[in-house]
Amino acid sequence: MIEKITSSQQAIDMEARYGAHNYHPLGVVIARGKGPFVWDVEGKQYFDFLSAYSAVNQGHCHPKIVSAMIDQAQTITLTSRAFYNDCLGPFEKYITETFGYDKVLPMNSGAEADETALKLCRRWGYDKKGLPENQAKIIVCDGNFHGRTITIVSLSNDPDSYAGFGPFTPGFIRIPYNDVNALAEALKDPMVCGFLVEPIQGEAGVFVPDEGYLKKCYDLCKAHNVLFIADEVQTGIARTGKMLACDHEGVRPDILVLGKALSGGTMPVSAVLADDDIMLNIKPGEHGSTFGGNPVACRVGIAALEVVREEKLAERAEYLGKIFRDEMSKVNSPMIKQIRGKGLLNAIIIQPTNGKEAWDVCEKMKELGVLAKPTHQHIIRFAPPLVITEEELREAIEKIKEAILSFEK
Ligand code: IF1
Repeated sequence: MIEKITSSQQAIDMEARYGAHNYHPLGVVIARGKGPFVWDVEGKQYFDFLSAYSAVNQGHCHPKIVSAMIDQAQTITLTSRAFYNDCLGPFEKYITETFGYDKVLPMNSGAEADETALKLCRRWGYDKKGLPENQAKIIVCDGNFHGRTITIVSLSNDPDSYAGFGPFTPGFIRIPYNDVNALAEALKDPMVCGFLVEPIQGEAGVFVPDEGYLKKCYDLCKAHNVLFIADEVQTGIARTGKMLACDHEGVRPDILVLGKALSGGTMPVSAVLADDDIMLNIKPGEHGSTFGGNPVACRVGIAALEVVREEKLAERAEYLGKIFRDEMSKVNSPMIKQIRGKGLLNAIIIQPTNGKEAWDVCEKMKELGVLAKPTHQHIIRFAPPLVITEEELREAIEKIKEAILSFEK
């Protein structure tokens, strides 16, 4: 039996004593969740404005997703890919039809899906583009966040991600984000076979590139016979007001990487989508995962995508996001330096005032019943579950305003 936690402090102390110290959480211990709300051990209710980094777009414990999960968990959970299972085919059909690709390759975490995309891209570079062995290069962007594996931190220019973890994987060129000319320059290298980009940079603090950036990058990639790879692990699945953030510019990535909300936050489910010309270069035995494509993940993945469609979550995100940015821009506070974002993926850049900074604002919001976390010292991300109602959103906005204005004097 699991040891009973009766106070938040007890849980915090236990994590500090027995867990690796690779996180610095806000001092709240969540014990339960429903839709846009979570409750701590003491029973206090909060609006969740992080949504587990956008994994919980469909809301906490969505009944349809949980019920698919429970039903399948009681039937068969894991077969491995050594055998077929009766859920994978239907999931593959559903997700490829939803996003309009020939094929899908299921994995678990976002990092694994990005690794898969990089392997697919290199393999295409050798088999289809005809690059000489071990010479393939992939272009990535400053400020990127694609996960935590050795290869992926090799792409990073954030010392928190890469420092002390070398030696790093070669074969990558890093260019400034939101800089079309830098991409044009980098594409002159004939060994380049791919460009990996986040349509909006999440970790960089919800950095939205200029309108037209993605389309121009896509066109440049086409002109150079280079694959455009979109990491939509955080921006995808309705978060930014469209099914994919790339949809805002009518761009169809050659390789599409999804994760997080593909399970509505119930379990790790990720996927890479591409057409046959790219996907079929990987042959049996050349890539995979014990858990990727497991029956529970497949059932959950279908349910999670159905919820997005049935509850019109993309349209909701678009509509509610405008309200959030409008309302916040009416707040007259020296602490608000900038408000930016798309759909319900937003951030406020905090100007430290009277010795108070983003962390203090988050502590104050927590006290008032809204959970969010600072990134890069002075940026607060605001990303509630997309199922939040307009009334609930407005209530949360009042609390956020109150928190910011409390530091006026
Ligand atoms: C953590 C940030 C968010 C991602 C994109 C791949 C992955 C992520 C675009 C990897 C993961 C996370 C992981 C989380 C913090 C978080 C994050 F602050 F670091 F940037 F969401 F904003 N591509 N993002 O955003 O997916 O392997 O984790 O499933 O605690 O590291 P994963």
